[in-house]
Amino acid sequence: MKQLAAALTFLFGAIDLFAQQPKPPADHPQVLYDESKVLPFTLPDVLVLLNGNKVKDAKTWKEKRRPEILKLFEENVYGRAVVGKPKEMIWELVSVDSNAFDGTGVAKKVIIYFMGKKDGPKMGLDITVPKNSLKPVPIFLVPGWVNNEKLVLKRGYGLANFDPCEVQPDKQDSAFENSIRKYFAKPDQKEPGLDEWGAIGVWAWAASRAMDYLVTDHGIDSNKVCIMGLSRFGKAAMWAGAQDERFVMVFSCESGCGGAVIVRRGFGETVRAINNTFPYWFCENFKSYNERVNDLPVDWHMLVALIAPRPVYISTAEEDYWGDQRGSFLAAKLAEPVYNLFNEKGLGVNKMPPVEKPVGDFIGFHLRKGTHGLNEYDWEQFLNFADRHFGKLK
Ligand code: GTR
Repeated sequence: MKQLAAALTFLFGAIDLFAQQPKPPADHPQVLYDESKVLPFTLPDVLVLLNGNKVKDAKTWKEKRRPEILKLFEENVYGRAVVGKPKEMIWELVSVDSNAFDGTGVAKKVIIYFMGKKDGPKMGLDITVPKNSLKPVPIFLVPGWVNNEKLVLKRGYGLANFDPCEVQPDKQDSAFENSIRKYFAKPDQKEPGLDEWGAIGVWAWAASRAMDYLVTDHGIDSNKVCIMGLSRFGKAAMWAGAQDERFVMVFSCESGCGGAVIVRRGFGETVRAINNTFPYWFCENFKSYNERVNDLPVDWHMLVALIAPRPVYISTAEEDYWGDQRGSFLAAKLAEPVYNLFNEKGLGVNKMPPVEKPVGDFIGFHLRKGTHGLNEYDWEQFLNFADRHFGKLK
């Protein structure tokens, strides 16, 4: 353990040397925005099994450590999905528009009936592929907020989008009663169990159900389905990508605390703050760490690592202090040892790059100008990264 702490101090030291100091905005006095006040911490070692043995090869990672970490995130953070893919699930094509996005795409809407009946829980899925695509296209599944559709289509990618609030409204009031969690709960259950799914878990589950459909669609290359989410839906995209290995690439756009940030830093949004403002996002057990974040058996470099060896991209913005830009960089950087087990380079740099200088190999990262959000610059980098990994020339 001492060795790990020393190694991390060395690593952080090396990174700190080149750190960019975000300028703290004056209107958040009670929030930690001062890098020099981040307290020292020790992270759980992504490559040490709960029995203390070191993971030295990809096989042990896949068979032992990966399942262990998944379970830790399930039990302590996002909660356990109480159902998988219902065997009754069906879908129906309800509309086609062959002139979508100013004639650049063909759009269709599919409704997924989770329990095989129209009056049961359901979710719409909007799918657009570039017009005149001659072969099945790679696609980005985007839960929630999406934009720049024409750019994505122009680059030869499709887009699939659903509204996560159809399955789990994004509000505290009746968060359990009005969600599919209630539908799948025991008849007399009034609230989720301590380790049962919160909203992010439901949104991630819905992404996997969308995936169940996408892999059957002949217009889509089922080996090239990526997932991308912004902010709260970036958290859901990370959790979906971590669990469901059919997502061949995962993109987290400013997913912040609970998405792709080292939470032990306590910089910007903290575990306590997120649980207080959004008590329905995570499982009940997560709240027990509000005042003892150092006791968490995980941190978010481990969530990034669950995606290995698949390519993962983490983006942040210069003024997204609340989302802790450096905490995201560190989550990306510290997942690297797992990529190395697969002989992949991971991030490949030690220092946080300057604004709008994307870095990385199998782990990509950028810090763009401006505030929290998803814009054309982000999409351009995501598409470049996907092109590179799909072997398309750019
Ligand atoms: C904030 C929340 C963040 C982030 C953001 C968003 O209010 O504190 O964790 O998810 O919302 O979704 O835009």
